[in-house]
Amino acid sequence: MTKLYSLITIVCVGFGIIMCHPQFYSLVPNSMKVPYTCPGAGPNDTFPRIGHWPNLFERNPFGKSFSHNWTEICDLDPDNDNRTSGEELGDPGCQWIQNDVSTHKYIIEAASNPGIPEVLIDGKYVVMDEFRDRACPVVFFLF
Ligand SMILES: [Ca+2]
Repeated sequence: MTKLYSLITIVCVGFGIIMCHPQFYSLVPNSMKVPYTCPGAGPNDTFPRIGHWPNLFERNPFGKSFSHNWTEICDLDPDNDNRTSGEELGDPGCQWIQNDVSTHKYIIEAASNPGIPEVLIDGKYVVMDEFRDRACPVVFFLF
């Protein structure tokens, strides 16, 4: 039985390490408050793992373009939906600096996901039709 628990522990820890990178969350503004933009999303639903498609291991365009330096990626539009990552994550002027709290006042609410192409419909960003199968699976991992 001990071997079974050890195996489960190893699998879970390994899976967790592969599936998420919590150390990166503090490197971009609003990383934990990215709205879930799939059809049927509630007003307070968020999109976890903004650098990945909600499948297993594949990084989305934002994850592929990621840099530890926000100022290098803020002005980019890796998901090609005509808005910069800064605009999507609530830093339209690219003024946010992680360790400078005086810059945090410039942050507004995140409107969409910088790694998933979205379009504005009736005042709300929604995943583009052609990406819904990939971005909005029936089941996905919440970490
Ligand atoms: Ca987007």
